[in-house]
Amino acid sequence: MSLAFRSVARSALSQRSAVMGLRSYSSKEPTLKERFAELLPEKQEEVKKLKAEYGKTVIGEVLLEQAYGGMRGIKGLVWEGSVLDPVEGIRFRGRTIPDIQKELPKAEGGNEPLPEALFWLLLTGEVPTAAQTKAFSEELAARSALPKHVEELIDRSPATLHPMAQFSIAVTALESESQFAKAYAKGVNKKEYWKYTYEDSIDLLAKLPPIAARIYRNVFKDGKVGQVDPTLDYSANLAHLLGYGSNPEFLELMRLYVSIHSDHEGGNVSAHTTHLVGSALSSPYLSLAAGLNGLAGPLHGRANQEVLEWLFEMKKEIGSDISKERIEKYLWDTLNAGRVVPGYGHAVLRKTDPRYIAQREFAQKHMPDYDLFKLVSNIYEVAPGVLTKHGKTKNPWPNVDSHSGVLLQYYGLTEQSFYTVLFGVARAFGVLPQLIIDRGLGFAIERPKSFSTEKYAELVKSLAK
Ligand code: HAX
Repeated sequence: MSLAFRSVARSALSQRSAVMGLRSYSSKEPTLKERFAELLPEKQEEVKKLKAEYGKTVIGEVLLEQAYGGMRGIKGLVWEGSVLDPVEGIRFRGRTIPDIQKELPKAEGGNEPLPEALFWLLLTGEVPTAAQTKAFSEELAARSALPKHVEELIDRSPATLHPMAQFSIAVTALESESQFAKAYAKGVNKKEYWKYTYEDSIDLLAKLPPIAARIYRNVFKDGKVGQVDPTLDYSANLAHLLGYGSNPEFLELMRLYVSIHSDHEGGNVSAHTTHLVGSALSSPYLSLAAGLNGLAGPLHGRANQEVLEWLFEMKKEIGSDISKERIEKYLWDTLNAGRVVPGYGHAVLRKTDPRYIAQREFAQKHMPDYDLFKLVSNIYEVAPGVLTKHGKTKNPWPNVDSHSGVLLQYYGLTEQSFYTVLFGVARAFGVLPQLIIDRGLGFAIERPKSFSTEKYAELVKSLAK
């Protein structure tokens, strides 16, 4: 990294800071962009060598049932930030959720990790210092202003349009700001792609809280949104803009929520879609918007909304009798009606999701007597047994979405159709680092092979001979 580049980057930030009336934060340590630039050549070399030495090594086999079964378990994606173990759950650059809770910088007086620091970790593999994290928080705050047309698009959306659809529209409309698209149109050298992808990704990340809050305040409140406060961390700003900034416990919840919902390796629908669309060199705005559309599906991110709706239906039906017997009956009613139990099951996990456990521990600490938490706890004791007896799901344990809504309800954010938007803000912290890495490593456009059923039938019959 040349010193000249470093000082240009810094002076651009301090100019922005001056424009925004910010206290200029000067850390002597490298910025995130500088650090990534320093690490990239080594990674490029590592990948080049690996491909040269082992490029023809067989890494797995594909069964016909996998082609028809959502490609479950087929190895074919590269994802640097996190890996999911079926039993242990997620590791972010080798670190479990308790590890990141311990190791990542925190807000003053807080216990939960700052998602800004997690973004840094996911992109570089390194834990940033407190000073680097603070500088990054400030940079995000400085880049958070929304273009007028995006504000207008959100304001003109009818309240009946699902918040996730509004979110996707707003992120798509940010395309007007894409430095990558402009640089590409000018014919920039492909070695430089990652720098523009980086700039777009950080701008995009910065603008998500004001977008999410504008949707929330328009649809559910008075339409008034506050200003981003440059002295606050990302999650505190998110909470503040939504209108819940005065409760320090809620700020902690947002830090935990955004951190644990960020990355879940590369094959889940939102991550894979963002990566796939990015592989066509669509900008980070268009790529993330595509990922958000996938997150909006009820089997994926929208499960957090479905869980609440299902819990409310259950409460209506069972009243105050939250005994395990009554819950068991309700679970069977759900299954016998041909519905899924939302918040349970997982394509990869085969144990209770550690993201569920982290949220359960938060609830045990902050709301042990909350009736909805008690209901969720009782369901946790009964549902795995019922789902096992039912005999279909490969994983009878709860996932992340089973618990998140209850925490938000407790603090008064009761509008469950908004919950997937919060998940989307968090998911950006996982998928944008990989987009930057994709461009840094010059990954190819994705294009797996497909066949018709007729052709597969021919293929398996000839292979079976
Ligand atoms: N309730 C009832 N049936 C379930 C079930 C559940 N919670 N989970 C799985 N099954 C059923 C499946 O529908 C499938 O039935 P069919 O054979 O009739 O199609 C069968 O069990 C086998 O499915 P599986 O292999 O165990 O699960 P998949 O990998 O196909 O799907 C899902 C994983 C998460 C989509 C699934 O478990 C599900 O629908 N869960 C409920 C919805 C949910 O909570 N989604 C959020 C998941 C986490 C996430 O992505 N968050 O964003």
